[in-house]
Amino acid sequence: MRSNPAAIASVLALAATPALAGSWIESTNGDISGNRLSPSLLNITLGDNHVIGSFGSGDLDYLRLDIPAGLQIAAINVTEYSGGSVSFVGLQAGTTFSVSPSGASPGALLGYTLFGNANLNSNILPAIAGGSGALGFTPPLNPGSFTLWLQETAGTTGYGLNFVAVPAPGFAALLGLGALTLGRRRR
Ligand SMILES: [Ca+2]
Repeated sequence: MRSNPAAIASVLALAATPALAGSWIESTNGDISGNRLSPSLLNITLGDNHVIGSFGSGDLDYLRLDIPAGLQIAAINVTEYSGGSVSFVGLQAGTTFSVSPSGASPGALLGYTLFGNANLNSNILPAIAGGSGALGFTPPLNPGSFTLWLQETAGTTGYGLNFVAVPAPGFAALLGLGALTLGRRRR
């Protein structure tokens, strides 16, 4: 049997990148990666995708979001915040974060914002999209890979974010057609 270096490399890459679908709770699933070149992977699923963790005191969290075809992230709601005043979240397109915390300029980011207690139970996706000097985008976030840089420069701070995924408009129509077809078959 001939070995396939590319296949072996992809298997090794999968093994090195723990991936979860739907939620990442640090107390259960472990600390989110502090390595921007090897972020933790969250596979976005339809509905709520909860990330609950802590950062600060030197702990950075880098989280890759894979949004599958047919879904889009319509909102990023802050569900928990404790310990800090405001914290930073930056967003890039792609499977890694290309710039270091010390070398990052707004222009290297797709978007960013600060969030804290004032944002509890509210959607920070529009603020991220409108980060001053960043590349910017118009929400929602469409299918593809994106990476978040979550940082608190002060002491340990708890946070919770809910990435709310909804069907993309074309797929919603298809789902509706599917339901109609099923309904007709039942009659
Ligand atoms: Ca963490």
